[in-house]
Amino acid sequence: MLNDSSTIAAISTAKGVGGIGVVRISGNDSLKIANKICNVDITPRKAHFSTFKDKKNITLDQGVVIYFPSPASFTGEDIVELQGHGGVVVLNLILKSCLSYGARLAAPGEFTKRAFLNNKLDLSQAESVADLINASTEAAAKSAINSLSGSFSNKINDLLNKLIDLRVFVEACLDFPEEDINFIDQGKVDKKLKDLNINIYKILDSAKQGQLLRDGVKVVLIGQPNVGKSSLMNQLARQNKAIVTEIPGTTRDPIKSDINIQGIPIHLTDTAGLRNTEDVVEKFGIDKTWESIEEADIAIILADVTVAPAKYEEIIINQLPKSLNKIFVKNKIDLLKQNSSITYQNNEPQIFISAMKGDGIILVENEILKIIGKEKSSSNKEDLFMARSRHIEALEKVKSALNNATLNLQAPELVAEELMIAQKSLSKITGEFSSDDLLGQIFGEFCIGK
Ligand SMILES: Nc1nc2c(ncn2[C@@H]2O[C@H](COP(=O)(O)OP(=O)(O)OP(=O)(O)O)[C@@H](O)[C@H]2O)c(=O)[nH]1
Ligand SMILES: [Mg+2]
Repeated sequence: MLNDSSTIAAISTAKGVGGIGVVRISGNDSLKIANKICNVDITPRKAHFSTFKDKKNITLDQGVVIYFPSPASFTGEDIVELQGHGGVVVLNLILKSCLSYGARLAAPGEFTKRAFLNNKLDLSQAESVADLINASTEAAAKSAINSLSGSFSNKINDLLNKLIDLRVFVEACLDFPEEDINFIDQGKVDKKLKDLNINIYKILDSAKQGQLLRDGVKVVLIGQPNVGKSSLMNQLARQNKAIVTEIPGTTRDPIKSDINIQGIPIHLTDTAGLRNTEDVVEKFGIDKTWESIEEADIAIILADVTVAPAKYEEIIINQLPKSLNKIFVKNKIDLLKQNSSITYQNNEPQIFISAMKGDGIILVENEILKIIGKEKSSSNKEDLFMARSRHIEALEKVKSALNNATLNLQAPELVAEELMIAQKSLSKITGEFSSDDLLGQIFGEFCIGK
């Protein structure tokens, strides 16, 4: 795949009906193929009006053809764009015509993969192309474009250069042992390691926020039947997603809704109320509630403020995973004529709300943000970048290697070894040391035509 010189083609615009649709061809034969399909003299970087024909010389469509010669193109190869009318059938006919003249159908993400292989983008920038396309909130899109324009890669490369400098110094000391009497002091290795550590903490903080923007947070609403879970779901989603009735056991299947709080995507799940029941259908619903709990990052545990806590509630709470973040919410305060409020018990928040009246919803939203660290994060919204779990894993590895190096300052060989591990992990982010498997996985997630 690395040296694949075939010419590829795909419909690059979204499937469906639109004013314009684009078929893109990339590779050595792009111009040759376009010359067969079009009836104009195609000059680089000029928009030409042309008919598009098939092999039997039948006119399929008319539109604009543009030729971007290598290397100044998205993929770095010769690219031709055929811009026709945006109908599924007509675009497929144009694509077929390209294939009949020798192009191969592009695999998902293959254009971007070629851009990466031709050094047009590094790996984290290529990933942010997919993230930008898939961004579900404005904040996510902004951070993806930041990454695409290189803000993440620049930070990583900056850190990488500092790391390499230090590594060269330490390795040199190993090669000339007679001069290493006090290598730590001379090179101020300790201070440099500390600086690197501070840098890595900052990048990790931003990367974690970036990952949140990309992947969002899973929040599950649980509690006994009839406490107002579906009512709260509807308030948070600002639309009637779930059926609300006074009959306990109304919700059966988990109901999902994707919302965003201050630009953070939140994947909400409303669930069947937890109780001992003989109703077979309800039992299935309750099993699904437990499945949703297992997947969740945060559980909102709802109870009716007018009802004394039942023993069963305690049993539920004790069964929840210890690592699950919990927000306790007492609902229906309107019945007690109280206002919304928040208190903390053993560091666990308890919020008093009225889901019916929409009172206290903002307290719940703020608590979610607080748990995910949005409030205390030091990173500025403007310099957020998209990050994925593989980036976070790599950065965590760098952090622990730097810590190990600091702990082993008396043994230069170990410091050198740890710095090498740190350098390798960091390079994986921009793709210098990435395996074919990883590339296949990353580009496989793209849509065809990108
Ligand atoms: N007074 C008052 N009634 C509420 C409030 N929230 C919900 N209710 C009522 O409580 C009943 C149950 O509400 P739901 O939102 O369906 O409760 P649920 O927890 O989803 O119930 P199940 O799906 O059966 O588990 C309905 O009659 C709601 O109108 C509230 O804040 N105040
Ligand atoms: Mg319900």
